[in-house]
Amino acid sequence: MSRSFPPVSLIGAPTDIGAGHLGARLGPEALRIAGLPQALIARGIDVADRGNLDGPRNPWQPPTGGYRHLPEVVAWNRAVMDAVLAELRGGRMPILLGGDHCLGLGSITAVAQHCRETGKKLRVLWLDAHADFNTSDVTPSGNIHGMPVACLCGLGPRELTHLGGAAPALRADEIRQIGIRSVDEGEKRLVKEHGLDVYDMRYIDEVGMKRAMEEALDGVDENTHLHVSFDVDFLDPAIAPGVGTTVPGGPGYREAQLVMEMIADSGRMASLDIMELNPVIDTRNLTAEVAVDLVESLFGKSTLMRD
Ligand code: EXY
Ligand code: MN
Ligand code: MN
Ligand code: MN
Repeated sequence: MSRSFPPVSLIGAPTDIGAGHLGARLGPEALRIAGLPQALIARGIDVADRGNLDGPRNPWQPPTGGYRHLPEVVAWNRAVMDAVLAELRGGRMPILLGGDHCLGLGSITAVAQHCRETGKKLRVLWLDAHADFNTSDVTPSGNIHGMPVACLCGLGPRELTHLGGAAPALRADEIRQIGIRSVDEGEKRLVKEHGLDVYDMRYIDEVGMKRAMEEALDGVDENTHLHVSFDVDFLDPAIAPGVGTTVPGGPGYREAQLVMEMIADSGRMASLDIMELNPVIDTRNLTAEVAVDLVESLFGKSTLMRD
């Protein structure tokens, strides 16, 4: 049976305000140049490219009080939250084109709000090499792209934890982290304390990606809003060199395709972030092209033989 998808809206967020490298601000254009809109249209999807959001420039300052660029991060996340929520309320599927992963906070805060409004259950799949669960006390860098999951779970500065009004935006049992292989010492303690469900690379090596994904998707049903937050550094650097925070030992091409295919098979993906792509350190536009290829699978391209 072939699947139909809701109309999609592409939202560019051209900033590296939460990152430790400059360049993720070019991510949205790199994804467009790699053919993302056309690839979705070719799959029969109604695509509206909303262009790029606007926000403060990156002042490239050191951290103050444990956070780098906090006021600017707040401004960008507000813009993302408003844009994502508007698309969801309009019955469309937002695809956020990052931009660094601090913006996952605004995106998921909007999704959580939409779930409250519609009575849907929320499941977030956080595909990442990192847990992104640092706080100002334990962060080794002050870079807020290492903190969005903690903020969503209510740990962090009030401006971020209360972005959508109430906190926490997300319960720890609503998120599954997949592909994790770089977690800082203090961060590790917090992840354990908060009981996050982490499918790290060691676990994936032991049980295989198929079983890990079955477990991560367990309980997803027709009343679930599935949000996928795809940090491109989830992928092994051999296939995705164009990110600022590469970590060896990630999923290769086939394993990543399986992840996307299994998400597509669930039929429940209702919003997506594509984050951390940094064309400045890419090999031509290779990483954006891989990301587009994987997004096509998220929209069912590789499941043709099973229709
Ligand atoms: N854990 C490190 C930090 O907090 O500085 C690195 C974080 C990288 C976050 C990336 C994009 O997912
Ligand atoms: Mn909806
Ligand atoms: Mn991340
Ligand atoms: Mn990461």
